Amino acid sequence: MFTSPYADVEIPDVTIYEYLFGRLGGEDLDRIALVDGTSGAEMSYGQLVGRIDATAGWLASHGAGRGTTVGLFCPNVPAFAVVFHGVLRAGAAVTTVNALFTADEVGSQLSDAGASWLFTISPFLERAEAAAQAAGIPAERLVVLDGGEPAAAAGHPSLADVLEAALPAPTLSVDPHAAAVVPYSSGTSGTPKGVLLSQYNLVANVAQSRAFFRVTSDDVLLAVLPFFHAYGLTVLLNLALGERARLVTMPKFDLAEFLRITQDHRCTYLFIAPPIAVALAKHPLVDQFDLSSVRAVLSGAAPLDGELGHAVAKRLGCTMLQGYGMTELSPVSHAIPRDGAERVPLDSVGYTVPNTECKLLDPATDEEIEIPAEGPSAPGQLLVRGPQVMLGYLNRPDATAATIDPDGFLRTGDIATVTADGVVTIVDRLKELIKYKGYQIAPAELEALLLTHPLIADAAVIGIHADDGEEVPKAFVVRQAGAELGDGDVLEFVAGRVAPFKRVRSVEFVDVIPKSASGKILRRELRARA
Ligand code: AYL
Repeated sequence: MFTSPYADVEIPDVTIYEYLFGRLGGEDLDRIALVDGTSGAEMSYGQLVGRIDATAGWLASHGAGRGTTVGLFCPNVPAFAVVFHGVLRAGAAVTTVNALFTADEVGSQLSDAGASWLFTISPFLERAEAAAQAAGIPAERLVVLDGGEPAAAAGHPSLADVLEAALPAPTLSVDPHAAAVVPYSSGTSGTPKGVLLSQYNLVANVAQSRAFFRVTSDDVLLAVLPFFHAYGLTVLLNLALGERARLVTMPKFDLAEFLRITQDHRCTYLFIAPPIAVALAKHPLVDQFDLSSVRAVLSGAAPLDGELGHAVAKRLGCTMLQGYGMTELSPVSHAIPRDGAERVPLDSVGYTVPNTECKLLDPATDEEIEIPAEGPSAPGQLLVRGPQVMLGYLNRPDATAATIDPDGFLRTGDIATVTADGVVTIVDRLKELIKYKGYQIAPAELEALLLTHPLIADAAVIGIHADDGEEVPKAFVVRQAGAELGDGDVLEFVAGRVAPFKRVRSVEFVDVIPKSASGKILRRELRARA
């Protein structure tokens, strides 16, 4: 077992609202919390909290509270923070939905999570309405944040309606240990599942990662990583709000716009995933902007190549950091600390965050691996225990039991090494998960979809590395006897039914999918073949 080399931090037993805004006052009320990077519209901390309270009051007056789950299907805009915290303040739970999802994918998540409300923006209305219908959510419970005439005519309230009602936040006691946020993740196997995070999990993870990332009230953060994902939610949104920093939101990534916003808003801290690091290191466009305000860049959600990280640091003249974790860990368990970053290799994920214990298990035997006095340990599956570990998966006791052991250690499905001074390096992935640009793709989800094709007898999906280094899904397909089915048919079939980032990129027809005696797909054999 190994622990964080850092002293434990205090984790107050309070709601995330109390933790982040309980002591807000004085000059901070007028400080800018959020800026819409597209329109330039600003929201102060005082306005943010006022709107959160009004949203909570409005929801409560409409019967939403403890036991209610609200879907939030929205890209990064300042109002995301209002709805997210408003829902939790009302004692309800929020399930955050990927903005790239198809209507069917949104509908499935809302149904699985038991959501009875949905908040969205008008450009997403068509998908949101179809999803709400599939999940049995009536028009008056589908709130369109920027709703105009057409939304109102269809019976949808808008955020303006909510705020104009100006109802006080309900006085109720919310249990910080109850499930409050339900993002979806496939974890170490199978299809996406609702990850039950408590408000305490969120408070803990902000408290644990503060000292590592050292965001201050002087920082201006570029918020392009999605708030609906645990990285954007905890490390970017909540951490920054707690420090009274300024967040400049971008609803979707576009390199030129990313660079323009960084320059025009004098952003000091960029939160990215590795594909953006590639652009920052190599793209000629970067030279056309003044990025001198940038002091630190944090990459996470997928492995960062050390040389690439150094190239970014050199080109921007800033400190480069890397974070590691999992949605199931709220999400941070490891990171390179901003103070002393240069002492830690950039292809490592740094140290274990405070209040956290880890162990490495031999992947073949599950025996605990010894840590040598010199050099890195043998590779083993990383297990993590701490206050950031999820409560479990929604309605999936089997998957919960397979993921969290009886001692409370969560199996990450990642293979790591550790040195005696506690530097952890992720060296491989044991689990099925495919990571494309930091987004999760669950092979089991694509396999289940392929099996619904009438001409497909069997199928398996694995991740392969594309020419640009990204991991992409490749499908092995067994045709039905005598069926005529080409690559293009398979690619098109999947593309028509999933979010663009989940698309299968290559197909190989085979006679049989290799399986174990118990029927498990032998992915290693397929990987060897690919
Ligand atoms: P999920 N290096 C290698 N693999 C990583 C890394 C990394 N730095 N970060 C995440 N992964 C992989 O739930 C790993 O396989 O959360 C892990 O199990 O979408 C899986 O992605 C989890 O994927 C931050 C920033 C934590 C981000 C995160 C993790 C959010 C990803 C701390 O500072």
